[in-house]
Amino acid sequence: MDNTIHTLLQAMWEDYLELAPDARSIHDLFAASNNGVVVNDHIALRTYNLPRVNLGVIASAFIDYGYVEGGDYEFPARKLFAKHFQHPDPKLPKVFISELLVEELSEQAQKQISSLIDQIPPEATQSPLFCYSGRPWQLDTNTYDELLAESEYAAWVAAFGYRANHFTVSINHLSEPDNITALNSLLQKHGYVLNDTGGLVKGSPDVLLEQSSTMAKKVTVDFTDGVREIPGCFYEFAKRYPAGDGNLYQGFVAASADKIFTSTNTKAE
Ligand code: OOG
Ligand code: NI
Repeated sequence: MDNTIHTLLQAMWEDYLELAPDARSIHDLFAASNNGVVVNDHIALRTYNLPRVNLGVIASAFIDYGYVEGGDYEFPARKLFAKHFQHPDPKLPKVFISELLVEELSEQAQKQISSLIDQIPPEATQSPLFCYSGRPWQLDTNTYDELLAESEYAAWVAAFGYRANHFTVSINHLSEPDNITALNSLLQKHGYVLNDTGGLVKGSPDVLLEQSSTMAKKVTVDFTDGVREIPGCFYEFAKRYPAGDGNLYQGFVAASADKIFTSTNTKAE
């Protein structure tokens, strides 16, 4: 396998498709009316802020491929911190990486998360493949449920580990549909379920970014004591507007991102 960012992103896309049952058909729907081309605005990864796996560790593979930090974002109510990374080659997707502030959870949850991290083989996190290696630990349904009671995000990372939790279609690069409202209606007409936390459209031209997303469909996950159907990965859609310098805004909007996180929720928020 050649060792390029393109190969890494392709491998992450294939891994993601397994956990986002809607993504292939949505991709193909847009590809059909856009000469087969669907451009990714960004991908996103999640982690815990413990030293072996924190945001910086997950970012390192991307930094090695030339990505640089573009901005940081705080989500105090979700106990999350995030940064986005972008590449000098504007055709490459941005990478949004968040981390859970584990020290803000209960002692019990902190212990449970530490014992997941302790199961990761010593050298595993050094590999550029770690960022889509999936779940490097065993998990039982009881631990999952206890984490879920405190944080949907904590439970999602425990169940799915390291991989893109979403890819994002760049609406700017679609000739059709060319606006987010038409795109959302088209998806709903085809029966896809969209995230409606705070309304279908997050953001506005005023904040230079509009976003919407599907709700993650349930997928089968193995636990040490059985299997469960739980929400996996989702697909996002983003339209960017020109910033003061005339170029499209390249950042994220914390108030909108806050509502995109609910796309993997097991319960309504
Ligand atoms: C990330 C949510 C935020 C965006 O584009 O603002 C986000 C996540 O769900 O991990 O993707
Ligand atoms: Ni996103």
